[in-house]
Amino acid sequence: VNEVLEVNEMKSAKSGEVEWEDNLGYFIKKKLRVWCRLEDGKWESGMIQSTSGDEAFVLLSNGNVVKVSTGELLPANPDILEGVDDLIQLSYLNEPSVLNNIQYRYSRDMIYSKAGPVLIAVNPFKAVPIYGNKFITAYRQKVMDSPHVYAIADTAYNEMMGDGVNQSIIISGESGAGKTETAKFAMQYLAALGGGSEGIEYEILQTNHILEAFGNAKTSRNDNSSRFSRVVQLAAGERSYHIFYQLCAGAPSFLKERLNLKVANDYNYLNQSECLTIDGVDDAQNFHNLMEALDIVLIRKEDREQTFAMLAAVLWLGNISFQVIDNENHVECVYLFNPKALRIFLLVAVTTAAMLMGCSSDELMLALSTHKIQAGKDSIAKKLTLQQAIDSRDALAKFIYGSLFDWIVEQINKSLEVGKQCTGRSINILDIYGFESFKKNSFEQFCINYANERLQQHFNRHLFKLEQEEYELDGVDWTRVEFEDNEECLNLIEKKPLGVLSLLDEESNFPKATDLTFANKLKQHLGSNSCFKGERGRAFSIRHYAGEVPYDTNGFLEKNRDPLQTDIIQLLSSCTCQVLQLFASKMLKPSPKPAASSQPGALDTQKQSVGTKFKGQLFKLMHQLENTRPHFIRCIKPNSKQLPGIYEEDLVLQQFRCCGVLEIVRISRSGYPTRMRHQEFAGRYGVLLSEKQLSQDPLSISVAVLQQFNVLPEMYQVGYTKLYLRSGQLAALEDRRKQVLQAIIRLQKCFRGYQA
Ligand code: AOV
Ligand code: MG
Repeated sequence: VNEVLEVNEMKSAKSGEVEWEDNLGYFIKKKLRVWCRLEDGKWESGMIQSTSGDEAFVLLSNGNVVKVSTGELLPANPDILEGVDDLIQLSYLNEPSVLNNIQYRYSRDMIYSKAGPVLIAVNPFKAVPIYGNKFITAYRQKVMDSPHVYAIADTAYNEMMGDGVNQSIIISGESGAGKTETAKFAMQYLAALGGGSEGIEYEILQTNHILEAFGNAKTSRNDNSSRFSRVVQLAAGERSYHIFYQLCAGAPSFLKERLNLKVANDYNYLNQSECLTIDGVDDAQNFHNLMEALDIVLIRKEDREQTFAMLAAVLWLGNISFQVIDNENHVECVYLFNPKALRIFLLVAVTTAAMLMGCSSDELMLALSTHKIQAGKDSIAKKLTLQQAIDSRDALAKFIYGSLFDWIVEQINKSLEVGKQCTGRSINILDIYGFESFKKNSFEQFCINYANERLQQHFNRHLFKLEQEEYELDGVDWTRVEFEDNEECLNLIEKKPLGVLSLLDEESNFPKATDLTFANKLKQHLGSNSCFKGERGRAFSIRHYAGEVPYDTNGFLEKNRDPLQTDIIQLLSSCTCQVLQLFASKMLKPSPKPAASSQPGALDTQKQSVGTKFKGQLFKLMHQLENTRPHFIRCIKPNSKQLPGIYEEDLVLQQFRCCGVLEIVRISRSGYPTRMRHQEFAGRYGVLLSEKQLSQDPLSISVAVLQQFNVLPEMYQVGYTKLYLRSGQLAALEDRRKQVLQAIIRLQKCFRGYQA
């Protein structure tokens, strides 16, 4: 037996992968499985038959033999590691192994896995029977401990209660990956802990209906996508916020009459995308559910009425159009100039919008078609061009909707607070838009990716911290690992005065600037940053943590400017509608710092560009998160068809790369990814020792096993409770264990033969 055990041809490899090619001979001899990348880029498992120079002949599982370069081979994990629930248990942490492991689990409806401290959730696109009270109780009582969003929520809750530390559950992933559903399951778990079907927990669950009605819309990637800014423009096949269709379909007749409400198809803001309904979704029924939720959350009747009036006002504003009156493209109060039929239609739009807002039709038209400018002591009304007038109308609609959304959230929070005790402790659940890279990327993708870049920084720092804390707590002799941060990319975006956002603001304030001059400015000033690449014409690229994204500056300046004019704000503050006065007053609030503006009473907030405002909000969010203990969930979209049972390797791999799962894998690789309690380790490998050595405690047995098999000291660490092993070490031990067991069986057979 000892002779068998002394076989130690496997060269020391610090991390299973880096030097694994030196061990190809070992893999051949031992008939160990490898991953082999075929010409189409797909990974197949097989066994190396022979090598010659840089080439290897591999016998695939389907019986074919292929010739590939040895660079296209990676070690596969031993069978005992198939489908492990934490990727950190894999001896070989490489892309095909990680992909295969998650697929193995996914095909068995095990949609949750761990990558170290991070929960990976693969969207099943079907109902999986792993939720509800039975499971909540099982996780609560620790009867179940397989990876689950419930387990994450449970940990967050226990840590909040036990340590009195505020927690956050940070959910990321691309559009349609399942972030919002995951967030709701986390809320469901926490609500159940608090009492279930009544009380504040129930009310909070109900707020989801309200927030989704106002904040979600159908996109091409997700029928229920968490969205922003889409009131005035829709892409083909997409819808505006659910609430508009719900209101049009489900409002009772008295409300329809009061708001002069028509069907969705009659509104320009809704009918432009030729998509008014969603398969399997009943908007009228959902309006009914929304009303119930509003009741449960105790939104006041007056507030509800004002909300619906504002929604109708937005729809009617969208139906106001303009008539060009001269060859400089200027417009005027259009309904005086239009042909009769159109005039009536426009009159309805203008008068209804004005009625709902609480101003006169003339005031509304004047504010939309002119711009007051100060000339000495007098002000003169300058006519707007057609494009300016349309922008101004759309800006008003967006402003009303945006303010309404914030206001509803405020009302919900107020209502939830009433009569409740507040401990001051909290669990924050963050459901965010994920990293995006399309063929064409604009300002929206820039903002989204910037936000993800910030979150990624938060993610990295905390993961390293957690990882290293565990070693330190378990008494492991550990030299701190420095992590690769994304500071350079954040600098590129945020730095003042020479960063993308600052330069964008500068150009946005410069009347003659164009998207091309902006692109040139970026190239001129940012070329020295390694994350920046100037491209042809208006294009540039940023090397984000998740990959390089090409941006087209087309529209950047316009989108960054806030086209809401002073005239419009003044109109709103003079409206009799109370909420509009309130919205306007927020814009007119004096700022603590005097704004550098020539106009007296100038709008301070308006001076802030969209990009700068976004940055401010992001900083506030990060600050809030920094004061909590984070729990990370990465959602993965297994296919782009939104169908169950399909696992598109490329798509999954791209997300693993984008959302940093491989980053964690890399971090783990530099540490000790295999961790086993001494008891467990001693139980499995103690068989390899002589009886004399076995009469010891688990920790000593662990150490004896390691010594017996010459596992190099730099390959492991002995903690108080666990044994920490480098990548690849367990696989080698597992192999030796197999050999020993086989040798024992052979000996037994031999012995029996001898006896016979
Ligand atoms: P998202 O929040 O990540 O996208 P959602 O949470 O809205 O994605 O999920 C999209 C759809 O996937 C849902 O409507 C469900 O049909 C399905 N789904 C997701 N998770 C589950 C689950 N655990 N069980 C069953 N079905 C699920 V976006 O908001 O677009 O970024 O902006
Ligand atoms: Mg969402």
